[in-house]
Amino acid sequence: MSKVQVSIIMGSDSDLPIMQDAAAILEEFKIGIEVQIVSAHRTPKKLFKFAQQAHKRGIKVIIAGAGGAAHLPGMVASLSPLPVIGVPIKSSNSIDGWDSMLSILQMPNGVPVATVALNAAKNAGILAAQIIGSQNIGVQDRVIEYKSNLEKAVLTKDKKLIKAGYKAYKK
Ligand code: RP5
Repeated sequence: MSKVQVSIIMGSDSDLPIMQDAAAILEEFKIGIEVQIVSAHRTPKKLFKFAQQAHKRGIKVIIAGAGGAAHLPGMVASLSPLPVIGVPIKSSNSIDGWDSMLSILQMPNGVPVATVALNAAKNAGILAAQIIGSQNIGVQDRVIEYKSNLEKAVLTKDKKLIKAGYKAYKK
């Protein structure tokens, strides 16, 4: 088992169907993770303890997902020296997702949260891997391979589209 380097936290277990994408891609990159529920509103004492201690436990990056009045990523960023990646989630108490998005995105100067697109937990995982990879050549090699596979997949589709023509093309 590799040591835990990325902590994936979310405001509620209802966020897990989205946040599990971050866990899956980080496991693919062979990066040690932990997954927890930390709620800014329902477990504020846990939030403080978690955010003040994560770097002392060897965590390098925190991915925090929340929806609606999504205060979790920003509050964790206010208390932790670690990079925090925020995942806005369109959740049961979201109006349309913009509420989650803007709650996480519009941080004041001095307290950044790297915000990914709505529900884009997979991208949060990839960004965390890129941060870890800047100090770990094995992880960086896996990120390079991942990107090269993305390129190959698109070029294969392009060939198929050019050959079939846009009317006959089937995904
Ligand atoms: C937020 O409220 C959570 O991050 C979740 O997205 C949303 C709804 O939570 P539940 O009522 O489903 O537990 O704090």
